[in-house]
Amino acid sequence: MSENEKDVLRETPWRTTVNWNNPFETSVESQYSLEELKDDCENYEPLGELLPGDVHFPKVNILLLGRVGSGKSSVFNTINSCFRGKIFNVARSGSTKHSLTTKFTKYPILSGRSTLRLPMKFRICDMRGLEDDHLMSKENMRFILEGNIPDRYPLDPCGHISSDMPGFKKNPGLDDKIHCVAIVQDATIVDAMADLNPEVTKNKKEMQTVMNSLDIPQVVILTKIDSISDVTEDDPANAFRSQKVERCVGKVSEILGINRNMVFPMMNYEAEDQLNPSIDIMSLLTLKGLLNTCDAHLFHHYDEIVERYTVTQS
Ligand SMILES: Nc1nc2c(ncn2[C@@H]2O[C@H](COP(=O)(O)OP(=O)(O)OP(=O)(O)O)[C@@H](O)[C@H]2O)c(=O)[nH]1
Ligand SMILES: [Mg+2]
Repeated sequence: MSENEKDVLRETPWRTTVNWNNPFETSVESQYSLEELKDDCENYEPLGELLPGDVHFPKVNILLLGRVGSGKSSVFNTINSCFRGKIFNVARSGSTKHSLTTKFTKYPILSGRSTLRLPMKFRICDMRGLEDDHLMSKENMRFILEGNIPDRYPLDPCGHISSDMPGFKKNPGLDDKIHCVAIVQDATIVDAMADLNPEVTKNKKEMQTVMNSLDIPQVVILTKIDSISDVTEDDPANAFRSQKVERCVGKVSEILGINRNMVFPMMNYEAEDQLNPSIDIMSLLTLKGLLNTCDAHLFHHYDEIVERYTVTQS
């Protein structure tokens, strides 16, 4: 299907997600409802029931990595908005030639439940976007993944970072590290990705090698699906029945070598001035996928977690 061809709605979804006819309904079988998804994320405990009762791992860290303007800050704003119950843009987002985000920021998200406005057990780390003349060096990627970089540090992906700089964490704990990387990919440029941004695409692949060497799992967040699929733009509930979105998920999975079930389509709040339950659901499905992936990574560190994160009763 080419860019200009009309999108076609499949009769059955290409991924089973929620009961889109009634997203508020309690789920059946493998389908979720909006409230269940929200509850799951709000009650998320790293490794959950796999850990003994007296072991608590404080939080997981998810890194958003991608080209300038791919929608990283908007992903954070959209997820945050779901829990705030209104459009709530904390991170600056917009279109500029160079990255609008300049600081490496570890954003907490407060639970939306009225009795419990505490930070949930995950943080979303936003950073400057990759550009031809601001590609990420392997050394800097390692510093970020290993948890050496302080929150709100003005990080240039290719700049020199000295371990003597103020705030540099020389001995980060497992809870300072990155537990999952989400490669944020603009759906509108997937077809032309290798030609439009050969250096950025190559750089992403190099960074994946660094992540693999540290056993850090990767997923893809496919943003701006409303711009490739008119049926999704008209009604975001159509995303998982859109042939164009399905095809784009397949293509990006092939290019980045990441399984299709690890590619999460998302439509960020951009033009909307009010929340839309279907956009919220898509964002929460993404977040749930990210948290599962963090758990899969933490499982490799099970013994260390039990040893270091046991809460002793006094
Ligand atoms: N239509 C549409 N626009 C989006 C979507 N996500 C992001 N945008 C727009 O894309 C532009 C870039 O978004 P940002 O969130 O600032 O992207 P970024 O990756 O953080 O960019 P830098 O920080 O500059 O690297 C903004 O104008 C957003 O409103 C989406 O899902 N759909
Ligand atoms: Mg940004």
